[in-house]
Amino acid sequence: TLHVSKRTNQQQIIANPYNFSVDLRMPGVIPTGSDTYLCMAFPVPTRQDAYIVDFIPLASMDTVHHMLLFGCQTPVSTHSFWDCGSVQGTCEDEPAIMYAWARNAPPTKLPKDVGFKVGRSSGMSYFVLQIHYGDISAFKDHHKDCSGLTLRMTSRPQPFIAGIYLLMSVDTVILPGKRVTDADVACDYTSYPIYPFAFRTHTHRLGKVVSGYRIRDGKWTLIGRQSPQLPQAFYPANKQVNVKYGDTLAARCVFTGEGKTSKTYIGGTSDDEMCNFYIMYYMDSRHAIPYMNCMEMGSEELFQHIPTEANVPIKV
Ligand code: IYT
Ligand code: CU
Ligand code: CU
Repeated sequence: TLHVSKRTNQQQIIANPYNFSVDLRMPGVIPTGSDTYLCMAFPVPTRQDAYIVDFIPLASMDTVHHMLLFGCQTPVSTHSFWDCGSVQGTCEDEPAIMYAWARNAPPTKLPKDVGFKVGRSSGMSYFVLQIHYGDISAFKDHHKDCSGLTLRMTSRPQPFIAGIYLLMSVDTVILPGKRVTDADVACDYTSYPIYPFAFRTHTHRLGKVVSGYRIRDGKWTLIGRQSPQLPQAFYPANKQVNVKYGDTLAARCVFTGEGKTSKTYIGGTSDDEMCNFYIMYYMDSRHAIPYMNCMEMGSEELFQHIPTEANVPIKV
C-alpha cells in the first residue's frame, strides 16, 4: 500500500550509507568593523567524487548580511579564517560560486536528482565560505559568531550536475552624471543543453536592474531580471527556458552615473562597479560542464532587439 512504500522510502533515506552532511561554520569570530568580509576554507571531506544536493543556512540574522560558498583548488589560507574583503580574495586559482544566501531572500533549493559535483576529479578540493558581516552592533556583548552552512551530500552519482554560467562585463565605463549606461554582454551557446533554474545578479551601488535572456531564432526569452540593490541571492529562474546549441545568452546591466563626479570602471572595490548575471543550471551528467562564462560585449545590432523591460527599474 501507499503507507508501507512511503515508510520504506523514508527508511532508505535515513539509512542510506552514501549520504552525509558537512558543517561549514566560522570558528567563533568577532568581526572588528561593519562591512567585514571573513572567509574560511574547508577541505572536501572525501577522496572520491561527491555531490552537494542541499544547502542549509545557519546564519545570525542580526549580523550576517550575506554568505557565499565557493569551491576551488587553492584557497588563500587553509589554516584559519582570514579577512577576504576586496584585497585578499578567496582563492589563488579560479573560485567557482555554488551558493548564495542573503538576508531576507528565500533560500535556493536544488531540484531533485541534481547535485554540484565536488572532490579531487572535479578540481575542487576545498570549500570556501565567505561571510559579509554588515551591522556589527550585535557584537557589543563580545559573543563569537559561528554562522555558516550545512551541506547535505551524497557519494551516489546524480543524474544531473548543477553548474554556473556567468555573464560579466569587463570593459564598462560609467560617465559621471550620465543618467543611463547599459552594460551589454552576449555569447553564442555551443554546448550540450542546460536547464536554468536560478539566477543571481551582482553590481555595486550604481546598478539599477540586471536582466538575462536566451535568444533563439531572434526571439528573446527572459531567464530572470532583478534589482542588484535587493538581496543578491539566487532567485528562481523563469520556468521552462532551456538553452541549447545555437542559442545566444545575453545580459544587460543598467547603471546610473548620477551623483558621481568621476568615471567608474569595472573593478574590485566598492567605488568600482561590476556587472554580473549568474545562471544556475542543471545538465545531464553524461556530458556535464560545471562552469562556463561569457565576457563578450555582444553586437549593437543584437541589442537593438532587447525587450524594453530590461531598462525598466525595479522598485526596492
Ligand atoms: C570583475 C567581476 O565582475 N567580478 C565578479 C565576477 C567574478 C566572479 C568569480 C569574476 C571571477 C570569478 O572567479 I566566482 I574571475 C565578482 O567578483 N563577483 C562577486 C563575487 O566575487 C562572487 C559577486 O558577488 O558576484
Ligand atoms: Cu553582503
Ligand atoms: Cu562586485
